[in-house]
Amino acid sequence: MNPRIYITRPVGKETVEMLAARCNVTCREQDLPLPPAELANALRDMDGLMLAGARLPGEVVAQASYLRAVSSVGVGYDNLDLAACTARRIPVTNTVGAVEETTADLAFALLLAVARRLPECDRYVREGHWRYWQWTLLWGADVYGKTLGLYGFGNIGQAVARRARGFNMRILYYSRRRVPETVEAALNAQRVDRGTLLAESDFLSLHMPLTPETRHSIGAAELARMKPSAYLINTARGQVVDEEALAEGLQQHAIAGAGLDVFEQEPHVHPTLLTLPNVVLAPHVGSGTAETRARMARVAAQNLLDLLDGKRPKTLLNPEVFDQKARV
Ligand code: 8YV
Repeated sequence: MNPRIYITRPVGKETVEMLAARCNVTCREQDLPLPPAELANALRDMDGLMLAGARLPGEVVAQASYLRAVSSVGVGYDNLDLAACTARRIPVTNTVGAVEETTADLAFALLLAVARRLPECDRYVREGHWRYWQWTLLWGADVYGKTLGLYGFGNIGQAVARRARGFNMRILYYSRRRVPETVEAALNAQRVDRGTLLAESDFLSLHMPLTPETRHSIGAAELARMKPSAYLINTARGQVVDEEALAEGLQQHAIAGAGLDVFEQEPHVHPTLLTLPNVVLAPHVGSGTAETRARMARVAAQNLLDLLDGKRPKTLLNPEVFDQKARV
């Protein structure tokens, strides 16, 4: 019998057909949040799961007795209980390599938008306020030649650094591990300690994964160490920033502005952030382009097929499941 698989979002005909050639596919038609109880119900007799835009809590894993492969669509995997999957020897993959450049594009778009006050400029024109040219109109901040601080320097952080080189920016990074010297040299990036990163960045862009250690990496104390002229960009995860402290800091002009694609309690946004003109907001669309979503779906589908065939995909998140010679 073909393996039975469940897809949590309408990821596109091409992907469904790719999987349907070898599996019995159930693809959820609604592009809406999936409550855990509904996911548990849907997974009752499923062998595989393609997890897009949904959470997979441990209790759902526990109830999915047949589940033997999880392919997560996206890079961050804080939405799933990896330990619960590993305990049941269920291999889990993500889509490393499929989203980085597009997410870096959005980080840079937010950086430019907040520096040059693009949403304000747009409103100004649309609302009919533009009557004549003015010397002092809507002044922003220069990006060219400024210092970019990258908090986290994995694939996305490095992709942002590549963009920043074209803007002749000085690139600093902070991460637990130093990247190879060849990478530093190619990007002209210098590893610094956290305090230096906070104090010297004109733009601080966050690219760390969300883990218990990175939660609230930016709070009141960190904002106080930043330049009052600095901007914070977050395309990582909302919880790496203390949103209350950020709202307060922006109100008190601790920093000059923020560009945010992610929030602590999505889709809820701190009400103060909604009122501040120096904040550019986006609804978690870092990987939201047609090409990238298609690539993510394709990579995730291939990962799922590989897992169901007992092959070891490159983007395995819990290799110990394979190392134990578990076969799916
Ligand atoms: C997805 C993301 O939108 O890759 C990530 O970590 O945040 C996004 O690309 C998200 O994973 C939903 O599946």
